[in-house]
Amino acid sequence: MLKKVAFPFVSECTARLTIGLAAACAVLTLTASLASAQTADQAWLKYRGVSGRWRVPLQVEALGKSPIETSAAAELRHGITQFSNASLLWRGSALYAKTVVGTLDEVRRAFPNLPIPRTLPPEGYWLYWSGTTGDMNGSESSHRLIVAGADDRGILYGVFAVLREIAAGPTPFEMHTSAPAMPIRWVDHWDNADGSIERGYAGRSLFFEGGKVRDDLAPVAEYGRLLASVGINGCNVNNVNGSSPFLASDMLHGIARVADAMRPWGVRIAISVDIASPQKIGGLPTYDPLDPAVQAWWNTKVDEIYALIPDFAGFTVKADSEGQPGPASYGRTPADAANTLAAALAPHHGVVLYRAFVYNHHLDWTDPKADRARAAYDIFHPLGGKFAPNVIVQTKEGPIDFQVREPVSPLFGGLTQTSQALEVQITQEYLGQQRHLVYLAPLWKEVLDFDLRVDGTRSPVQQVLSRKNGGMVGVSGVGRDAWLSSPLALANLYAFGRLAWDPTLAPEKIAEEWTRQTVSTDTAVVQKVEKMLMQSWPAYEDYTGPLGLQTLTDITGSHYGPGIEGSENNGWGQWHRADHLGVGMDRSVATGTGYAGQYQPDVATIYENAATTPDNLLLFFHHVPYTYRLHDGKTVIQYLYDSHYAGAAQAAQIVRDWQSLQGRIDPALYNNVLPRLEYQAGHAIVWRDAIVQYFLKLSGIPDDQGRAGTFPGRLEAEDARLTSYRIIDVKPWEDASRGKAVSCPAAAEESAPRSCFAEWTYSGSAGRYDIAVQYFDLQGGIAKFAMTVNGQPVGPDTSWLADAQLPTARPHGDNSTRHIIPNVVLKSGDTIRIMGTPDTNDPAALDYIEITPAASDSH
Ligand code: GCW
Repeated sequence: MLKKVAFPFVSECTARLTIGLAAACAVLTLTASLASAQTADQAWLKYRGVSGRWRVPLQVEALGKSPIETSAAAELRHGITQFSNASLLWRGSALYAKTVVGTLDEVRRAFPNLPIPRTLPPEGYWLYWSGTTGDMNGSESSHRLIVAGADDRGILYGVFAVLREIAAGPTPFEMHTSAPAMPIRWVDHWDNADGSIERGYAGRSLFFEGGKVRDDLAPVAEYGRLLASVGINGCNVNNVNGSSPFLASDMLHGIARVADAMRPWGVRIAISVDIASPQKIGGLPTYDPLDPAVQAWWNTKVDEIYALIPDFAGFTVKADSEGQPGPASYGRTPADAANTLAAALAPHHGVVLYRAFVYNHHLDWTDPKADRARAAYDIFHPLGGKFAPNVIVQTKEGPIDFQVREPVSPLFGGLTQTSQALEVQITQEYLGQQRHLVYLAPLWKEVLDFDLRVDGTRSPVQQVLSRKNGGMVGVSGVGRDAWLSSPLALANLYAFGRLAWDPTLAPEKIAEEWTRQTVSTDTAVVQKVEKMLMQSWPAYEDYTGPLGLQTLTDITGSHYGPGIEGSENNGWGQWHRADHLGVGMDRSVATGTGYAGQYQPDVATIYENAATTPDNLLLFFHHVPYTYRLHDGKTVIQYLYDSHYAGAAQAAQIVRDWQSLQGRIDPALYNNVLPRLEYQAGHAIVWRDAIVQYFLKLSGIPDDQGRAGTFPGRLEAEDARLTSYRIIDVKPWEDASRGKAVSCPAAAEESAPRSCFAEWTYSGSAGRYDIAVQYFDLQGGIAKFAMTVNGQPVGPDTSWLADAQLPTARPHGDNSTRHIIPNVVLKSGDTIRIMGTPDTNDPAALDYIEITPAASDSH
């Protein structure tokens, strides 16, 4: 939380360096960039491009010697040197001015006369300018910028606040105190010992490879810098699934090296543990948490860990969930299991984060009362008051599983005596897997602001998290591929840390801050990027799962492209119960599963009735006919059509917004992001068409705008004159236009042709057109495509490779991809031909081509 005090810090960057200082700065910069190929400056710690308004004394003095304080001082030196451009000279006697960093006690001893706050909350900081704030040309040597921390971490966070304010400007720096709203601010990794990452879409693990900790941990230290820069103080390094190998002694020695790499950045290490470890790796006949031998085993193991990692943060537990063993095997409760671990950790000040993600995935789909959403509250609410003080119940934001929209979990309002942590996902599992731009701060902010109305009084989720040991945990997905693969996705890691520090921050403000540090400080650019970020989650919701339907993907597969029935008719309970008359889950108390009744009465009353339920959650709580009218009078079915067209249009607009930045931002960044956004716009059309044609067929109700089921300019592959291509049924049918596509027998087959051909005769009016080719880019081969008109290639983009990394090896919505050939001149009677050349397991499958007036003509 930020408390401003009136002490404006007017500044100006006219740094004057002595030769010696300049050389030292250059060395420091070089060392930082040589140390690791994956560096924090590839994310937001770029320290460049500030306008000349900042005056931060270039000499940095650390009053103490602790490792964290030392790295804080080095970071500040590095940052302000970079900002000052190193070639500019610091004017006059301002050379004598200093930036001083230290703990509150150190600062008090060194400067007894300053108005130093008596105390600061843990990890908080105080920024203060001593001396005149005006002209720096005086001979005074007393000018000082003071960065005082409540403790070592506080210094570090204060230093990063100074650097952020300089980088993110443009408002003049202000003196202030600030402290984190909640003590737990962790990232969780779902990294496996073999180096893979569950639900990670940004390369392999930073920590592990081949069953052990990697030799080169330089990227881990850089990651620590990034985390510290946004106030994250904990990192759980391994997957909650299959975690027993991580308690083996060899592995713990490796993890101690990870802890060493992160320690200078104030990030404490935690690990996920398998509750069956005493049996699996300890050789005991049982893992019953109440068995004294089991308890003794945990105590010994925990002592071993602390001997290696004295500041070890604690354990995360996934138990009795999705096949992981748990206390239920012995008739014990989560509190029994959590408290056994907590007792072992308590003497060392460690904590247990026990996940509330406990549910039965063998539910009976035919039972109208069965409801996965109920599970967490049903299991954990009765345990209120039974958890040890160092146990924190960690709950995903909604009752299902990181969907594009869910109601806030009622458990946050139902465990008043226990510390709670909110688990969110930074890695975009159901939200586009780093291929779609989805800025998540607005989603998280809605959760943090949600008023649980505990005992009928105002109680936003952020207040619950600020209680005792509470906090926020972000499932990271960070890997070796540029941290989060997509440059714009890094705004999510940034925003996670900023919100955990200060949940009152506005997502727009965080987007702006991040953009200024990462993309540009040019106001017009900042506004455009902020707009793109802010519109991305609503757009994604519109084209993947509006009205509380959740992400309409194959929930037993990749969790990526459209797969509407994938969530129905199985035991996993992510149902939306669509039939030909209506859609939605009845979760009311009166006629449904009773889930709505798990909320505090003020909230339960709202969700109990369709009429008072917000439209964006209607189908989560109620089953209604397609003709049911929303609050603005529109029918549910019409909303489903409209939102999908609007969402896909918005995805296309985001491409144009980015294109408008060409020449105004770093070309490498521009060129990196553009194809991602173009891909997204194409995939948004796949989503749109799948859901629209599915509900059109199921409901039989036409779109009153006449769009559903009609595709102007579209020529289906199955209607083309085909040479060697075979017509196939795509599964699920809605993932291909009219359910069908064509596929070329794979080249691996002896008798397979080298290429297949699909040919259409154009019959429209003459003009310039963009031709979109919709094809399936499968794993397991790099097929080739080429287009000709009357036997001639029509521009540089007319042949391309299907070399994207997309999920799954069969043609469907996960890998349906669009290639656009712009500005093709066509007249009636022209022959358009696509040649597909399969490769290994990629049969160059093709869905359709779509001919639309050239976009460049509309500008
Ligand atoms: O979202 C689901 C994921 C699983 C994950 C699980 C969980 C780690 O699909 O991959 O397992 O949630 O949160 O435990």
